[in-house]
Amino acid sequence: QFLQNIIAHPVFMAGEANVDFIKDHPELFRFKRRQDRATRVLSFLGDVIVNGNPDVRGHLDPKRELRKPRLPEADLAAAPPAGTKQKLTELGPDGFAQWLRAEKQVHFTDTTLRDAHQSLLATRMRTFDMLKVAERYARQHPQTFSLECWGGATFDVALRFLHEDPWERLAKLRAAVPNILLQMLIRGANGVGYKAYPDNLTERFVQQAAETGIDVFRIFDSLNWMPGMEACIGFVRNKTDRLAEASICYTGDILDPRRNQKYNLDYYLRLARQIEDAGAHILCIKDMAGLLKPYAATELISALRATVSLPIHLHTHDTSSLQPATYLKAVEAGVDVIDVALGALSGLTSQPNFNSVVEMLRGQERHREFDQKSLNEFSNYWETVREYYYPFESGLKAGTSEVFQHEIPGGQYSNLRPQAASLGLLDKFETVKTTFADVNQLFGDIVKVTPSSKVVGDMALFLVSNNLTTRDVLEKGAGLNFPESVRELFRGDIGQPEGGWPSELQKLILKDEQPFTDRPNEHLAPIDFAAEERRFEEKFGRPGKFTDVLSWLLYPKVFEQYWQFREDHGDVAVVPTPVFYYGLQPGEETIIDIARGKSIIVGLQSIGPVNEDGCRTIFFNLNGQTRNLEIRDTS
Ligand code: 3PY
Ligand code: ZN
Repeated sequence: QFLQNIIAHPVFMAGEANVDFIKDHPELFRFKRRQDRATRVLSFLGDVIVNGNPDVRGHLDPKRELRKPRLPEADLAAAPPAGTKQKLTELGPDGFAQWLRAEKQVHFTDTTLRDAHQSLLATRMRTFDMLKVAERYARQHPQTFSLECWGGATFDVALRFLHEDPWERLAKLRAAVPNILLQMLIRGANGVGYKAYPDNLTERFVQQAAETGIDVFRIFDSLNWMPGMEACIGFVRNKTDRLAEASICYTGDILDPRRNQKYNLDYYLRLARQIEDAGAHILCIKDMAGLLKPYAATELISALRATVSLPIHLHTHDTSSLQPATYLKAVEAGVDVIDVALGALSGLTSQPNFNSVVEMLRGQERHREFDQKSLNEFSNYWETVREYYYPFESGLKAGTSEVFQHEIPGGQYSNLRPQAASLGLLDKFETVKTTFADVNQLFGDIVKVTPSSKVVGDMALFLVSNNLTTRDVLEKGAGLNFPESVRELFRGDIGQPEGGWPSELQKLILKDEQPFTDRPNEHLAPIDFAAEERRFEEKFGRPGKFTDVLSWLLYPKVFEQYWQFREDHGDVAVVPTPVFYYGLQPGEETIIDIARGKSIIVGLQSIGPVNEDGCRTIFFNLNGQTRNLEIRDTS
């Protein structure tokens, strides 16, 4: 095969191969895989056993005991009872929104499969662990409003670190949960990425997401800039029969005169009217940092209910540990849906505790009944499974009211610590947090949520690592080399903030470059999908599924690596999580369902010494037969 690769290589064919030809062309070593699924999965396992999974390398605790989780009880022979999904089909999106708004009992969105693990475990939850309980959940808790299970950072992380196809995750969850609405988070003009995409790409993405299984599109703009959301609301409303839920990102404190100059009740009511006018079916208050305090919730939710006729969905993070009280007040004020996470994946930077919030409302006229014993069984399942992801825990131990000063979003807060640590700034983490707040003021007090929050974080880390303060920026700005993301923000790449950018700072950052004030997407040429599909085939050697083409257009580099990994190792989403991250010990075995109805039993017998080629022989036992694999030791 190596010789065939050489002979077929364009450089060789052109007669231009010199002495460095082989050294300069690593693709010559890329051999077409004709291996069966089992061998490809074994090659992945062998690599993890010899070299470790690079995603957890350096974070291992060999003493950690990982248990087998107990699955929650459910009668899998019975069909899942009808739920909100059937209601949406029956009423259509407008009728559904009216029905929701008129419901007396409060509804619950379970964020366990998206925001909870994004905020606590660096988004690493694998499809494998979700699918173990999804069918059971559909039968035990069909009164759940929706399962947030897609979008946000999950798309990127699935491809980049889990080597999984996010579309396959969605399709499998849809099949397992046919009765409850599936919900995703979409960053408006920025889709599931961090920059503006051509409108027709977002449009096709939305259509495909609906086709694959999404029912509720929670749309937001990281600066609360309406033009950043309007197009996306239109795509959901006009191109799908699903629900467009548009968000107001909550910042500051409407009851605190020191923080409500810009972001006050009038500001939020104005946005709510604009969202209703733009055609959204549901209004979301997206409190990404957990800043909405209980009495502010009373004011805000009552005023919103009086101002718009949309149902209101409240999202928060429990970073301060106050947020169950906010839910109590919001429920009293008429909120229609609240976001919670199953016990073991709730609290701190995640959502409030589903199991406990249900009990908090017992005795309240809007209480909704859930089978508490079963909710706890699901929580216990996640408690055991959470241990598998221990290298991704952020180390946060308790709620903190400091969040009201720094306003760092939940998903970012748990990330900022490891980010600061990787820059050698862990000892200055307190300064990073206060600098984050200072940068917000320097930037003119903006809404901070992905991607705008990331830019504030980048700037804070830049200042702290260079021993600078925000005052230095104004004094020495002309000579500073600002992070690229800061330049892009001030150029208008992700939209416009309320009140515009501070113009003096904008000039310092952009120097001679002209900012734009219209939608950044309008500067991007539309995608020619037919041409891109051809380009895909040329690049990868065969046509891709349309979902592959979309993933590639959204994340080209990440997708290319994902594709190569899949060529080499097949679909590793089927590997149990402890084996995926930690491999096998000699004498240990695991069962892997490599295809529908086809399982293999893999045992590790022994690991040979490194030979002169730098490889080790791994002796596996595959379905009772010895199978050796040569694995390069790069550890
Ligand atoms: C995301 O954009 O991923 C978020 O969770 C924002 O809160
Ligand atoms: Zn969130």
